[in-house]
Amino acid sequence: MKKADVAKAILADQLFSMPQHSCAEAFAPTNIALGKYWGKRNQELNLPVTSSLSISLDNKGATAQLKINEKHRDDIILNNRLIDPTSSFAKRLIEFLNLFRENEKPNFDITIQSNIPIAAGLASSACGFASIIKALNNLYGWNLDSQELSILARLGSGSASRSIWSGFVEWHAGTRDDGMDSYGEPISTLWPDLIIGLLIFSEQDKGLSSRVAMQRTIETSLLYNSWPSKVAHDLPLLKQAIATQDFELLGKTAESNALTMHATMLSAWPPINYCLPETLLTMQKIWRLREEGLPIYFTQDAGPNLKLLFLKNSLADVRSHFSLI
Ligand code: 2P0
Repeated sequence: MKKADVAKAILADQLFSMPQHSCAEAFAPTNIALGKYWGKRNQELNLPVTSSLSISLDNKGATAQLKINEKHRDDIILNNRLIDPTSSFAKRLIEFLNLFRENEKPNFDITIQSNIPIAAGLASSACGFASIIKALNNLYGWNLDSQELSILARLGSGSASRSIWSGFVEWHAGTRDDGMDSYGEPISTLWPDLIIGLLIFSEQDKGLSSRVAMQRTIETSLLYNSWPSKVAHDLPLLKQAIATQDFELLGKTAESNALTMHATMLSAWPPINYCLPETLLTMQKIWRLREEGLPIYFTQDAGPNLKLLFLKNSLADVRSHFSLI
């Protein structure tokens, strides 16, 4: 099963139809996983080994604009900079667009404006591919539902399947080979007092993509064998914490899940360590503050930056200790 077969299965007669507009745009939020996606059961379709659960940052994400051009090439402008068409980012994006157009036509001017650091472990590919598939849906007038958009976004990047919605989202791993049961599902509970604070230590490219890192972990880390049971333990706790607004349960489950994911990476070969010295120092500071009574937890993705989890009534205290984005 190839990506193109999934596009055909979802779009049927609409695949390769004429665009309904000459220009369309869409926004998608970035998402932070509280229970992580780490490891694929199918690399072609980005099908995960386990389910995962995230929260979207409603005001942080990417806006994609697609405009049909007559230049016989695609131009990609990311945050006001023209992207080298031979870069891995451009190739991945164009390969994704080619799933939905015949003989690589029409060509597009693609503008992606993101208000989060790209490639700094803030799930920028997630909101990037989610905003592109939403913009394509608008441009072609496909009228796909969110579940179908989630499946198509996943073909670009696994975590993009969760960036279709705001709020809490569970991405079901699914069991089918074609991945038709592997999509995001929003959890309707709102938690307005829950805050995610971003601590940026580096906006540099992280060097090793999460795609490569997760594959190396699966292939070489003995500890990876315990990852599926860790997720099976954590996801029900996260859902229970959300349903009952139990912040301590949410925080400790998310933090432990992230640290376990990084432990599987440390035990890969060659070892993978995304932490900078500031990352470790800040973890120790968080643990100290928590011992002193400040209810604050963190999560970390495939980069050095940390995301703080706390409640609105701790905001002033947290701000006095950290400079948040
Ligand atoms: C997550 N990450 O759940 C995990 C935690 C990074 C660490 O999803 O290969 O860019 O495109 O499917 O989606 C980042 O992985 O990987 C990611 P691909 P993706 O947020």
